Amino acid sequence: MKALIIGGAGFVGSYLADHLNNNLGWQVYATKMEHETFLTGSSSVYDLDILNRQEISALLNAIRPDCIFHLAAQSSVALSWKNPGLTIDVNIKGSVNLLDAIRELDYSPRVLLIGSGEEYGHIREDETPVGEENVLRPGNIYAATKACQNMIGKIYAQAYSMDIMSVRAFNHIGPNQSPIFVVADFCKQVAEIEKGLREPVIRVGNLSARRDFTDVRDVVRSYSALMEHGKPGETYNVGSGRAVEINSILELILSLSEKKIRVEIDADRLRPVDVPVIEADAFKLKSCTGWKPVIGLEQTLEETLDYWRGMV
Ligand code: A2R
Repeated sequence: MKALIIGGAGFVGSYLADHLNNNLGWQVYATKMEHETFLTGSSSVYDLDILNRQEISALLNAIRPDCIFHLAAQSSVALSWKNPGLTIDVNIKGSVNLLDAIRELDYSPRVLLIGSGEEYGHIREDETPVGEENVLRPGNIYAATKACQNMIGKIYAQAYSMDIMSVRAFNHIGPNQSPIFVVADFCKQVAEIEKGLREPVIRVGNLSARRDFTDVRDVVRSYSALMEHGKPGETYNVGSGRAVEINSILELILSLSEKKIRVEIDADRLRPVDVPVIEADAFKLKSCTGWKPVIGLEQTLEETLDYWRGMV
């Protein structure tokens, strides 16, 4: 199987490339932005900006992949508030550029569009855990763009008989994630405190939000499983099915450190609008592929903290 990962130099991309190549023996091609470096040796790497429609066509024609994982995105909720225009350009216009370029090929590769559990937005208590058919009420700009990508993917699949599937991935975590995301942020701060690089105070945002966290290595296994067994036009939730309060995550991370650390609320880390509970119903994914997560939360937090201990 010849796989192309668009947006391969991000957090998920290198895990996906390694999994496809090392565990499944697939031939892997990946794209990155010109300014990025791609750390893993498991794939052939090309520069690509998905806002450049011509570049996409040239690359697809050169590689002719059997399947395409579309990971490229402006993926930060916080940044989407600060720069909605860029988020809309990359996540909607960029995805349409890619789908148009695929549509013009003389064959039909399988496509997996990566969306987000954030698309559901303000989930009511009686809607938890949330299934794929739930009403979407995006609560931030990032979520709105991913909901839009999903809808456009479905329209292209139907209108042009393209082999397009989508996932709504809930929070994924692990070593090497950017510290703009909560778990990496907490672990980095603790590692810095342990090294004496900052005072023993961890600065946090909204601790009462509950999120569904899955190890990134489990997440990428679900993506390849869907590439093998998913149905065109369908959307699949990817999540553990268990929401955990951010406060519990914080306590678990703090319990992994010998240092006595004080917790302080930082106004900069509070978001303008927050969604209280996001928890996945992953029944559809599980019944279609047999996938289930195998890496526990404690293990992921330990490994992420160890990663940051080695980085700071
Ligand atoms: O923003 P950068 O410079 O770190 O690059 C990101 C890249 N990217 C683009 N690639 C091609 N053309 C663009 N115009 C463009 N803008 C951004 O997509 C980054 O290397 C990659 C996305 O990786 P992350 O932000 O690390 O996301 P992650 O955690 O790997 O998630 C993968 C997918 C995303 O669609 C998320 O929204 C979703 O899973 O949850």
